[in-house]
Amino acid sequence: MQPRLDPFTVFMDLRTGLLDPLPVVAERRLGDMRGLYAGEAEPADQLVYRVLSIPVPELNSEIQCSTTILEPGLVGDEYFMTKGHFHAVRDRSEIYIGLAGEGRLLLATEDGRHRLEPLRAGTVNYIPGGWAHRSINVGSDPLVFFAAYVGDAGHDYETIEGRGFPVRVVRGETGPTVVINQRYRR
Ligand code: M6P
Ligand code: ZN
Repeated sequence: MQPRLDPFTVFMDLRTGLLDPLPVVAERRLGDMRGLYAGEAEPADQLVYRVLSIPVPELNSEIQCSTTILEPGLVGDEYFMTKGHFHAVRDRSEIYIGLAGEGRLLLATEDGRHRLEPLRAGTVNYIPGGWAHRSINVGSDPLVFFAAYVGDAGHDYETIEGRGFPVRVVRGETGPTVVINQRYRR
């Protein structure tokens, strides 16, 4: 076969997740996340996270890679988190490698099962196909992780925007606490 791409190397700062050369950066602010938190997601311009993606074609022959830098913070008592998504091609899998900070990886199936996994420096999370995934910063420093996933997976945000995750992670008296999401619809 004729190779589609030439090899390349990107340098990553393993503590901050920053990539050099700096690839495509997507920013998510509270205003982009209306309806996902139980409380009012304000101020709208508050930065919640950045995703630094290494651009490769969205084909199942490729591997998409990105770092996510998720700021610490709260909306009411709910920790800052990513939007969360199923893969548009449902059976596509993904791995996360934790680099810094203290987080949780919340996963859910379409039939309403959920799991909460640790996400911190040194964790390698395997996200099988069919599990929606959202990362949550429960610490006081940025949560940084590297993600790699099948190139044609795509992001289905609508399903999570419509039904939510079965649980939320909130700041309780003794630390991060899992509570039922009252707005969850299966
Ligand atoms: C990880 C990967 C990306 C994802 C990002 C932010 O880097 O899973 O595919 O875009 O986290 O999560 P979300 O897309 O749910 O906002
Ligand atoms: Zn994903």
